[in-house]
Amino acid sequence: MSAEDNKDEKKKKKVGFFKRAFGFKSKEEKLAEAAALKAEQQAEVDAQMAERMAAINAAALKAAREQDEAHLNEAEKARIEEQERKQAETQAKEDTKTAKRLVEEKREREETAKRKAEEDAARAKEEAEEAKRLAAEKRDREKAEAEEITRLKAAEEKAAKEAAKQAKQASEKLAKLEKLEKLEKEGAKLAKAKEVAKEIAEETAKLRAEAKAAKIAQAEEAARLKAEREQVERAAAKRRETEKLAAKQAAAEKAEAERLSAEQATRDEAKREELKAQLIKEQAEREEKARQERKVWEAEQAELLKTEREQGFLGRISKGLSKSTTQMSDNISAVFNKRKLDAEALEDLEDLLIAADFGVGPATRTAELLAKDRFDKQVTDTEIKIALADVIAEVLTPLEKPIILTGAKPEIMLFVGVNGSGKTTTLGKIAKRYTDEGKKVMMAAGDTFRAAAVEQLQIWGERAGAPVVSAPLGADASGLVYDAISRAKAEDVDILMIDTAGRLQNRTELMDELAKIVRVIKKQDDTAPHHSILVLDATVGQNALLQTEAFQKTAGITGLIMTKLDGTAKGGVLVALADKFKLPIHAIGIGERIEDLENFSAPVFAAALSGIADAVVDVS
Ligand SMILES: Nc1nc2c(ncn2[C@@H]2O[C@H](COP(=O)(O)OP(=O)(O)OP(=O)(O)O)[C@@H](O)[C@H]2O)c(=O)[nH]1
Ligand SMILES: [Mg+2]
Repeated sequence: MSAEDNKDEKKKKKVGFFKRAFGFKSKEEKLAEAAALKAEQQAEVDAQMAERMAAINAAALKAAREQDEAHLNEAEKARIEEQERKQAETQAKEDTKTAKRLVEEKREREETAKRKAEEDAARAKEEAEEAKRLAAEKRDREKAEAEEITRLKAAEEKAAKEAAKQAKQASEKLAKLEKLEKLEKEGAKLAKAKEVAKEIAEETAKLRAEAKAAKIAQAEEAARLKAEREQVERAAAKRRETEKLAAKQAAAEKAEAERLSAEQATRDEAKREELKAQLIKEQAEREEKARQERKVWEAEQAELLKTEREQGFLGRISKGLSKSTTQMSDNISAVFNKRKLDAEALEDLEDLLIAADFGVGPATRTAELLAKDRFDKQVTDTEIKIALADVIAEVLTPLEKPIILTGAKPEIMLFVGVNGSGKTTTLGKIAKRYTDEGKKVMMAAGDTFRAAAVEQLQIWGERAGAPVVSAPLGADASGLVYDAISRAKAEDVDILMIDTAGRLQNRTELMDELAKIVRVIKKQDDTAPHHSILVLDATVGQNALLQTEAFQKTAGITGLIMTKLDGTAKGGVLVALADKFKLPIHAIGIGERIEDLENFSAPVFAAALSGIADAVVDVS
């Protein structure tokens, strides 16, 4: 007997027991027992639900763990590398600044030293010239003084000679006179002789007087000359003394200046050393600060990683899908809490699911699935949600396909969709993943239509580290695409991602332009585009079905990416889309950040969208 049969048998036994018991009990007791029976039945239903939840849980967790590990590791690694790169950049900038400052300071010091040396040399030259000039002056002065002294000496000598000559003349005259006097004394007889003698006497007296006067004058002149010479000699001696003193003073001043300059140099050197020490200290402090900041950042990152791990992939998707989930969950809870699943209730459920954009097929299938086991029985909202998750997973699982590279070179990916659906953002997010894997990616700004579209793509190009090929605003988009493919081929690019302008599916001329782009791509490589990805905005709800139909016709869509699932209550439309077009679903966008793109996982999406993710997480 199987376990299921066993349960049924037990149930029958219990029911039999309760039926027998009812005949002997009071009304209250019977009601109490009926309630106990119901509770027991409910417990069994809950046990069955738990089993199914566990199955979903297993699938969800497997996918979650695989994606979580890969994605978080990659994202984390990229984040850490980015942070390290930024820190290294900042450090390098700091180092360059410091090195520049040190070089600048060294240059300033050298310039100051050079200037000082030049000034010293100029001063030394000036001093040497001044000394030469003074020496020449001194020489001239001394020569003039010597000449003056010589001249004065010569004058003295001449005066002495003159005096001697005159004295001699006077003494000769005196001798002559004495001879004449003697002649007179000896009795010269002639009066004439007397007269002559008288004349001679007068002459002699005159001569004597003259001689005396001359002698006096000569003595005076000699004395004057001597005094003058002595004065000149004294002045010279005094000047020599003054010069000696001045030289002494200058030497002392020079020594003092040298001492001061040496002191200043010592002080400057000390200041330089102090500055150097200060710079080294500041550098060490900066490094320490950066180390501390990095430690804090690492701790934060570890914490973040831990939280993200704990929260898990399923948690993140649930958070992203919370609007869709909450609304639908609330509706189901409001309508179905412990309600009997009759035809009317099933109709209500179908209406509710159709209103939540799930599409008629999936809505009907969910109702059928529930009716199969639970028709005319009471159902809880959790049972409904689990049945819904089953149907969602059933529809979506075959379409859960990440982008698989074909190996073409370049692999050409075309991103199409209506205005603002998230083409550029999604292209950027995917490009970053590929460049992180080491692939050579190039972007083509095929949106030549909207102002600032090129700049927007360029920002993503910078983030992803991929070059962007662009053309001026208004240029022919297919021409740009043609050039981009040629360039990608020439530069050995692995993946060329082509962004296109947003276009509403009912604008024929714009859809024709897209068809032309596809034709031009095929001219360069008839197997391309290898991926023609339709980016759909989940917030448009049912309109996504019309968009998919139109773009599939024009651009041969190979896969879907649905964005903005984080901002809408219309996530159910993905189920309707999948049910109708059966196109591969590559990824879903659940936010604007680079990491807010997740590979699509049907069980995870089913659990998150149907609102049983919390239960699944709890079970784990
Ligand atoms: N919340 C949320 N916002 C998104 C998501 N994907 C894209 N966006 C935002 O949607 C807006 C439009 O995105 P784009 O990437 O410029 O869309 P587009 O399709 O390139 O737009 P056009 O080139 O004008 O046709 C931007 O503000 C994006 O940040 C997503 O998954 N979630
Ligand atoms: Mg765009």
